[in-house]
Amino acid sequence: VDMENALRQAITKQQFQLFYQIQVDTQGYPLGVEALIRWRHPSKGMIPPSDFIPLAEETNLIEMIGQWVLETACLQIKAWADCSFCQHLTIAINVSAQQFKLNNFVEIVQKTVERIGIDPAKLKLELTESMVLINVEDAITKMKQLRALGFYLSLDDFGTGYSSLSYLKQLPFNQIKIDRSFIVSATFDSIDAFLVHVVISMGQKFGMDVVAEGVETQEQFELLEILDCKAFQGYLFGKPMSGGDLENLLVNTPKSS
Ligand code: G
Ligand code: G
Ligand code: MN
Ligand code: NA
Repeated sequence: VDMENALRQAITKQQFQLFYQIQVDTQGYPLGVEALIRWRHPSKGMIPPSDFIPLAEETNLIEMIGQWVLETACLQIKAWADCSFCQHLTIAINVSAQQFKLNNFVEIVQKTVERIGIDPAKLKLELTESMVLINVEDAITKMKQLRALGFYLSLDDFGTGYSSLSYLKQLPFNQIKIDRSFIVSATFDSIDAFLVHVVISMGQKFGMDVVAEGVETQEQFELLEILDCKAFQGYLFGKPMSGGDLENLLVNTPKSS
């Protein structure tokens, strides 16, 4: 209950912060970032989302937090519009099942983006297989509406859930994010390397971009390039960092031409 109350007050006390982790192309040029929330707790210090998102979901506080994340990401996109080395970047946000299942989810996202005044194509919404499978019909309807409005949809943590290929074919995702667990094992398990290759080929066939998550070593990066992966995210390129740190990093990184 203490934790719940603290969480309830965290927004008004401005204790949340978005960290950003870059996603790069084969040349190492930044394509965009994933926004990852942090809670700067007055006494406990920096709390990672794994320690408070589950509680936020149980208590429905996730709706409020999700709205804060959405607005903060949109405001960041808007702020970057005037910055020559940031203006091309997309921001991906993690959507929780509770937000996605709201009847007015599409309207909420659309209204927020419209009010702040950014290009919806700059905002990527990360959904997971499990939240889409709760109600596939409803998910498809919402996803089609979001696509029609110009939003970009990513399938997060791909490979860890239970979705079948027949669902994937029907779901209008722009992008598949291959879960870190496959990237970790691909360099020493040839079956996992093959699975990564299959996902990349499937993405190409379906016209979906594919991002490898959790790339930590040069060896993983080189293998992924051989497997024809075109986009990468992981500690090898950058850990999640504050907006200020990210801007400093980008000033010193050449842009893709
Ligand atoms: O870096 P990391 O510890 O930041 O993130 C851990 C988990 O928390 C990931 O599964 C990520 O999807 C989730 N997460 C991070 N930020 C958010 C957020 O803004 N909203 C939701 N719903 N989940 C988030
Ligand atoms: O939303 P998702 O569940 O994909 O969240 C991404 C999580 O993976 C975050 O907790 C983020 O901090 C973490 N992460 C990102 N890159 C790496 C990496 O290279 N190695 C490890 N171990 N974790 C990573
Ligand atoms: Mn994610
Ligand atoms: Na993931």
